Amino acid sequence: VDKRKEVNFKKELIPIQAFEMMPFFDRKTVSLSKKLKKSNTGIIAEFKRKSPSKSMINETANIEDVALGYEEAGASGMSVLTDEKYFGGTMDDLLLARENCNLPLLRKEFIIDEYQIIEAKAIGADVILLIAAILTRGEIKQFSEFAKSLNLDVLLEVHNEEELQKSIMPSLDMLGVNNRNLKTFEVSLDTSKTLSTMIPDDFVKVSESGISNIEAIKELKLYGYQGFLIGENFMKTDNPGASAKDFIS
Ligand code: IGP
Repeated sequence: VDKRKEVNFKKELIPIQAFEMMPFFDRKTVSLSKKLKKSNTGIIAEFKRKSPSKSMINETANIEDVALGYEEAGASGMSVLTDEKYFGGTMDDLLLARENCNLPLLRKEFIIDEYQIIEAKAIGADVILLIAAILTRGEIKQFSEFAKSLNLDVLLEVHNEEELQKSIMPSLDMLGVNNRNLKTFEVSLDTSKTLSTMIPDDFVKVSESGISNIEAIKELKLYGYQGFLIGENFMKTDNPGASAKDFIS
């Protein structure tokens, strides 16, 4: 960071100092990938108000209560959508989650610019998501190396073998297989099972989407998965924190 005085965003140069004044820029991050390697629940519980596949999931849940609830439930990490258009999330949601729990936080966002990575750090995230389907190999390299320079963990998301092959590089910490087909919204855990053998052992494997019972997790563990990203199954209830607790215990 010291070497970069400015970040290019929409052709404007924004001084790094502007971000350093944001509340959590200097916070020491917690590594989710390291946590997942040690024995724990592996559950990354997500805060998601709505989605393109289900429209409204939960209109009333309060992020502060949910963050506390997920932590109490024994989740290994929390994922917070900050995309407003499709998922009804905001950056304030992530800030509030940071203020209310100590879990490693994943900023769930469509990252297409370094600016969003600095922003993630400044609002208290520990992990960023990079989506192979919308990035070139060059961008994945640039963004993941930049995130590492800020001590953020990187979760790279893939849907198929082609995306996986184009993305593998040492600056990634976790490889996430999304079980939801983005075109049809269909969910199948077979996607995780099939791709598992192609993921080198040096990456923590995360299975994402459509996980709704503990049997699925037991099965995915046999395929080497150590992280399980779960949103809807918790968020569709009145008390997502309590649902996570029931699920985990
Ligand atoms: C959670 P589910 O089916 O448990 O609600 O899925 C998470 O995997 C999903 O929200 C997700 C996502 C994404 C959202 C996975 N990758 C990329 C937005 C962008």
